[in-house]
Amino acid sequence: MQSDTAASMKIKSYFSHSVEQAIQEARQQLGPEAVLITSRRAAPHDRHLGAYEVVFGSTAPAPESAPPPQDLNREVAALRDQMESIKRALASGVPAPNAGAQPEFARFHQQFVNAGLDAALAQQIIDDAANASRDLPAAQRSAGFEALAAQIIRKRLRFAPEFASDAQAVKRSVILIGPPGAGKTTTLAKIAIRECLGRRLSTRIISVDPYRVAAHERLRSLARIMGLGFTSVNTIREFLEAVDEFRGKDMLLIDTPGFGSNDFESARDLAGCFSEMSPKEVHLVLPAWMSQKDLLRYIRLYAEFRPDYLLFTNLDETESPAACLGAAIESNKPLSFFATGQSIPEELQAASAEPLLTNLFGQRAAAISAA
Ligand SMILES: Nc1nc2c(ncn2[C@@H]2O[C@H](COP(=O)(O)OP(=O)(O)O)[C@@H](O)[C@H]2O)c(=O)[nH]1
Ligand SMILES: [Mg+2]
Repeated sequence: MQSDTAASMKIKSYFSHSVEQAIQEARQQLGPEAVLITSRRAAPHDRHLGAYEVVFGSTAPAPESAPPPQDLNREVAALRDQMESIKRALASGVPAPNAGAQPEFARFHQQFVNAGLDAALAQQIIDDAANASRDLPAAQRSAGFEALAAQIIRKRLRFAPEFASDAQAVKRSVILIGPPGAGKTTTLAKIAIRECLGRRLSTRIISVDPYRVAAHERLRSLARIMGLGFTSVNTIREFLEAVDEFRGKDMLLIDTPGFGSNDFESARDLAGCFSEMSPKEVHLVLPAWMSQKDLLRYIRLYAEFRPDYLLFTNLDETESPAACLGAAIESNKPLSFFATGQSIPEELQAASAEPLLTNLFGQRAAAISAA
């Protein structure tokens, strides 16, 4: 038998002709609290001690020594519980609840994470709200926490100015980018009708797709129905010519092909070409059902296009849009529109905080008033 000591945990190796025999010996000496760390065939230079080695760790003293005071036992048990919770948290990628945070708010962490918010951001919001709630009388602290958390979230969200307000210089190019199937073409048609036709702005739709000539057809027919001018281009050069030709318009609405992570190389020329244009605004279109991780991955992927805004679609297809909330806060990008269905042009609205708070506080979300 060999032994050595590491920090406060005692590590011991036991050797025997079988693993079972070695475990039995260890248990007799260290007591039932000892933890089996590993078992293996003994190294050649230890074979004379036994064919197998089992390694045990023990925080409690061996049973033959005097029993520790009750308080110490409790402390060790509490420490062990804490270690277990940290171990579980590390394994699941979820940070352990902040020991400093008040336990009455711990349930919100799980609730936020279940709603789709990244665990670290959930903890940040809870810590901030818990700190703010200290100023409240004790009896109101729990009830006030939700309103404070909602208020903290609202403060961290940013929004685009009204799309075609009188105060804003209207004349510009509006470019929709994003992964395939995100809803770019559908949303562009909604914007054209709601924001451009509705406000009598002179508008031209330009559809750029260097790869698929047939890709323009859906938008071409939508433009015909809307009674809007439409140009399709298949090369960067044609695109620049079209922009030049229609630069007298109030609004150029530009639809692009979707680039996924595997074919993003081909997006570079287009990104470079857009960066030369001014005035313009670039909306990164993303479906709300994506996880916060995937949303942030696409935000990073599309950084080359320098998007000004995030535009979330498919809000009707998710019960918990908290991932959008997390992606907006983490990327610090303002939000422009929310698309909430396939119907053109009805299912589009200016982005706002309330729809993203759905489910974060369960059924009571609607009751939380903007403090
Ligand atoms: N449920 C739902 N479907 C949408 C929404 N926006 C777009 N779609 C649908 O998603 C599909 C892909 O949309 P499309 O505009 O062609 O995506 P694109 O590839 O990004 O241009 C179409 O069937 C649209 O009708 C939305 O907000 N909610
Ligand atoms: Mg499209």
